[in-house]
Amino acid sequence: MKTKSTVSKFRSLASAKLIVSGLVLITFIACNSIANSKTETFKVWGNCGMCKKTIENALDAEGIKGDWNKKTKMIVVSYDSLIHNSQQVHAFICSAGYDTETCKADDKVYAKLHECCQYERK
Ligand SMILES: [Cu+2]
Repeated sequence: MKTKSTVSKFRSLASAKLIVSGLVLITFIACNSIANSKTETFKVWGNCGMCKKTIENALDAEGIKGDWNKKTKMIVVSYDSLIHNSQQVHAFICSAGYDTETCKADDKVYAKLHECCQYERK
């Protein structure tokens, strides 16, 4: 009896080890797939919550995650560096009518922004 329970204990330990190594493997694969994920923070000129929506939606349409803070005017973006580069991320924001540290939105696009969204340009 004693031996049997030791064996079953050993077996459950072995299967626990298997589960753990399986989890480790899954985690490794998951991490590997986001290894190309790049996060950047930079300034985007804008005013209000509507600006936030416009900016973030423009990025979202390209599969880029963005979080703009209307108080600090700073945006945190994360994107797949195999698909996009920093310059493109700035360009997407500019094409929505918003100036960033490195690119300037087209005057025509800027003029189409809602009145309250027409931020003071640098
Ligand atoms: Cu606005």
